[in-house]
Amino acid sequence: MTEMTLYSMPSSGNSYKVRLLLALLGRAYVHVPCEAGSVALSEAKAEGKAPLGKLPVLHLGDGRVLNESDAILWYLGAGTAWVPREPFDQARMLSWMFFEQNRHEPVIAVRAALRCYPERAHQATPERMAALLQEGHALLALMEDGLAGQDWFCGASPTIADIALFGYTCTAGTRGGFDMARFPGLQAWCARMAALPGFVSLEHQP
Ligand SMILES: N[C@@H](CCC(=O)N[C@@H](CS)C(=O)NCC(=O)O)C(=O)O
Repeated sequence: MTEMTLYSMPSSGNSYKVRLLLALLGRAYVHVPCEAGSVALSEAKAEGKAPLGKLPVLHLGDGRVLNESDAILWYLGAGTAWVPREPFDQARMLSWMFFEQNRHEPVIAVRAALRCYPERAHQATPERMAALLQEGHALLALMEDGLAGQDWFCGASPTIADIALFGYTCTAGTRGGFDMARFPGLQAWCARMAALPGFVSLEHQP
């Protein structure tokens, strides 16, 4: 049987999304950790393991390769309870996933990166950090509204949109410096995510 190999960055929310879904699905795979700035990352790129130059990348074991965290979530989730069957529900799920990539990640993840990665510290000007803080709180408020009256972003059960959004929201307070106390709905949702059978944290490395 072909074995999947995941090239992922241990500290990255984008990579964490894929590790989390694989754990929740109980799927076996080989993990190749490539931390930012590491020799392993340079080697993976030099060997052509990351065709678009970014991680995560999933090698299916039969020669096929998938880039982009949310596309990988779609592939792994297809045919499972993590992807709804109705086109409208699928589209609603995708709309949250596009929101995550286009709006959430460039603010929530970037502010966390500017605070946590020493090599990015010089980009963390007070003006930029303040603007990201304000913008991030507005985005988190949209998410809080999206959860009103429901446990998960697409209704009664979790989908890969919840995983995509969780990747960086779970550390928005600790790493990003956002005030999560303003968002009790999001905090309760994070707790529901952490209670899912098979859940693993960002820090867990396979
Ligand atoms: N949209 C991509 C973003 C991937 C991405 O930016 N990955 C970063 C880590 S979060 C990376 O590989 N950085 C290494 C580099 O740029 O050398 C996804 O969701 O997979």
